[in-house]
Amino acid sequence: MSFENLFGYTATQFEIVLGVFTLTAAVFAAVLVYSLATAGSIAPRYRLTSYLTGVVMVSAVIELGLLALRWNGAFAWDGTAYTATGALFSNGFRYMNWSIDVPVLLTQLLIVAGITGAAFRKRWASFVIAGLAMIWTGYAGQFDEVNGGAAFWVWGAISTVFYLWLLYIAWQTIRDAKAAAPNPVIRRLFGAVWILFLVSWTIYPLAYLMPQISATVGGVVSRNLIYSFADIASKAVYGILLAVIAQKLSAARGYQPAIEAEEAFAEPAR
Ligand code: RET
Repeated sequence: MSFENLFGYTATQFEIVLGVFTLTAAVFAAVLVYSLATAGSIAPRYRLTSYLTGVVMVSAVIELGLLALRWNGAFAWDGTAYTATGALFSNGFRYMNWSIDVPVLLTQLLIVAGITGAAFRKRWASFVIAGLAMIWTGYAGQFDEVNGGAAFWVWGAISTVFYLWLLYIAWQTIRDAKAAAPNPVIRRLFGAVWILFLVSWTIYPLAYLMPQISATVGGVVSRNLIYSFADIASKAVYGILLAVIAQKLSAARGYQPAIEAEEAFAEPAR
């Protein structure tokens, strides 16, 4: 059971959580439109990243929308506070969403990094195995988050091993992408991808630990704000950043629609 169900909430606390879920879903819907609308200015070789952002956004809009409904159904206003209705709220749904989004986000990285052929297949397989093993072992552990017993810690530790493996492959991939970058701007942008990746992904294990750090109403509200922050950073901002890099790589390779799209931001010719 998720520790959200242990508490009652003031109107403010309840609304902040519901509001952040709604905002997050709305951000994903907006980025869905952005990524489909800008796909045409990216060379075919990199364009799949835009459509994959679309896949991530659709799955995340559905997940956040359903989470908002679950939150709304799990607590009801009794005249003084929002108290449990008996219908349980569950963060387990997040793990199901990650099962789609994590492999897709990692595939996008390989595409924009320009990894091809046998190297692509090898890294893709490692990414998918490490990612799914990380999520599903963490899923097993989160059932024990209220007790914080052995299952919580052991599954969490196993999950962390897979996470470190995944991080290592991501680091290798970004290092290769930087080495192959056609100009310093693109090299710097890949550096930004690494920071964004490391920070936003590492927030998830912290959210996993939250019931042990602070088993309070404040802990619940902050965990859900933290999750949404991480979701927006690791899916939406990341998707946009990869699209920007893909467009710059396309322009550097002489792809005309990318060059024309870049002109909109160029200094006017004198
Ligand atoms: C778990 C369990 C505890 C240990 C670790 C975890 C890592 C989770 C991560 C999730 C990333 C999710 C993303 C979703 C985007 O859609 C499973 C919480 C290390 C890194 C990026």
